[in-house]
Amino acid sequence: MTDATTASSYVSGGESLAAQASTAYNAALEVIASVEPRVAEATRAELADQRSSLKLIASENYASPAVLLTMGTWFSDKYAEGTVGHRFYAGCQNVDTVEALAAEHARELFGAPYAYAQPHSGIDANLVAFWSILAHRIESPALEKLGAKNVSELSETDWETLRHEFGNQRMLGMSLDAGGHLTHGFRPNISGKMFHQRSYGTDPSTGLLDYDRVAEAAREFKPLVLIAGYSAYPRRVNFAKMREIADEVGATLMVDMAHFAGLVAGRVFTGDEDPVPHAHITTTTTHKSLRGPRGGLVLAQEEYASSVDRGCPMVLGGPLSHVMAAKAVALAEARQPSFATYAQNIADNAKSLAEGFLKRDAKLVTGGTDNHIVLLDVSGFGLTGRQAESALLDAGVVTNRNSVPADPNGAWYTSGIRFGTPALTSRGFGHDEFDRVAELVVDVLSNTTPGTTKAGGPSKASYTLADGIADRTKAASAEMLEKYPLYPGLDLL
Ligand code: DSN
Repeated sequence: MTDATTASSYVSGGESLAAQASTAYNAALEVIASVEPRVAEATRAELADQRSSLKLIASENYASPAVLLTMGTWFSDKYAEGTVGHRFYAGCQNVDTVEALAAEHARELFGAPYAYAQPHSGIDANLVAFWSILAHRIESPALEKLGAKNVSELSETDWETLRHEFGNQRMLGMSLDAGGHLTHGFRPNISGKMFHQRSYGTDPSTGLLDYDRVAEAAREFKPLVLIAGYSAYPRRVNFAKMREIADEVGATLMVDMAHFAGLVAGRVFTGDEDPVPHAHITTTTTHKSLRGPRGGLVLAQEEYASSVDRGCPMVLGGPLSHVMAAKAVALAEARQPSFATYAQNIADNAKSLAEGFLKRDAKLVTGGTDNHIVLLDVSGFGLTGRQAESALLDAGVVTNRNSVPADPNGAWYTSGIRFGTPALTSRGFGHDEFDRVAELVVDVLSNTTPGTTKAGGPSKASYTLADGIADRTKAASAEMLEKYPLYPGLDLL
C-alpha cells in the first residue's frame, strides 16, 4: 500500500510503481488503438488536459492508478444482480469477493452498521435510499397488516391502496439555490415527482442554515423523509440537530454526503458533523472528495439494511462489478492514515482560497467556508456565472457556474462560481498555491467585460476577456502545475 496523501505520493509511492503504471497504460493504449485509434487519442488528450489545467470543480478529483486500473478488467463482463451470496446468475463467486470487500471497507471506514456498494452513481444511491425508506416505512407495515408476504399476494384493491400510499409521501430537503441537490426534491427531478416536496433554504442575511426554520418547516409539513446534505453549500452541517428534527416529526433522516464523504472518511467532520451515526440512511458518491471510482454507495442503520439490499434489481440494473472492485481499492486507500492528512488539507486549502478571495474584495456566499467548497458571487464583477465560467475556462481555470441563494439569474446563467479544493489538493497544492489561484481568478474576472445582445441590451452569456489575460494566467498556472505534477513518473509514449 502506498502513501495516499497526494497524487504525487500515491502514484510515485516508489518510482517502480510509476514505471509499472506507465507500462500498463502504454500497453492498454496500444491495444485500444488497434481497434479504434481515435479513442486512444482522446484518452491521451484527456490526461494532457487534466495535467495542464487548474481543476477546481468541487465534485472532481484524481483517482489513483490502482483505482483506475482496477476498472479496466473482465469484471465488466459479469452479470451479478442480487446480493453477495444471493445472486440471480451463476458464477458470481469472484464478484462476491470484491463486493464484500467494498462493503467491509466502507463499514469500517465510516463506522456504519451496513454498506451497499452497488449504486452506479450518487443519483442511483439516492433512488435506492428513497425506495428503501418507502419499502421499510410504508410497504412492510402495510403487508404485515394485510397478512401478506409480498405485493404479489395482494388483492387488486389492496394493491391500489398501497400504490396510492407509496406515491403520496412527503420529502423535505434543502433547496437547489441554497446548495441542495436536484435529487433532494427539486420539482423537475424525479424526487420532486415521487414525493410531495417542500424545501428549506438558508438565512437570507447570512446564507447559513437556520435549524429553527428547518424544524418549523418539518413540524408544519410532516415529511416522511428529511434530507440533509448539499452540493454547493460551503459550510458544515450539524447532523445531530437534523436528527432531532427528524425524530420530533417521525421522519427518516437521509443524509447525502456525496460531496464531503472524504472529509467524513478523513475524520475532519466528527461528532455532530459526522452524518453516519445520526442518519438512518447515508448516501454518497465514491469519486468526489473520497477520490475513488465514479460510483455510489449507501450506508444504513440495520433496520434499513434488508430493503437497501433489494436495491438491485428493484431500482438498479446489474451492478458494475469492475467499479465495485475499484471501490474496494479506493476505500482501502481511504483507510490509510495519510488519507486523514489529505482530508484535512482539503479543508485547510479551502480556507486559504476563501481568504485569498476575501482579501481581494470578492464576495463569498456565507462569507467563507469550512468545508471543501468556496462559492463566489460574481455579480460584483458585473458578470453572470455563465460569463465568468467561460472566461475562466479560456484562461485554463476549470470551474462550474452555480446558483447563489435567491439567484436573480436562475439556474442556467446563475450568479455564482463554485470552487472546490479536493483535486488540486491531491496534486499537492497548499496555502500559497490556493492564494495564488484566488489572485489569478480575480485577475481574470476583473478583466472580463459582459457583452451585449444583438438588440443592444446586456447579454448574460457573451463576454470579452481582455487581450493577454488568458496567456498570462495559463503561464502562471503552468508554473504551479509543473511543481505539483499529476501522476509523476507516468509517462505515455
Ligand atoms: N454533479 C455533482 C456536482 O457537481 O456536485 C452533483 O451531482
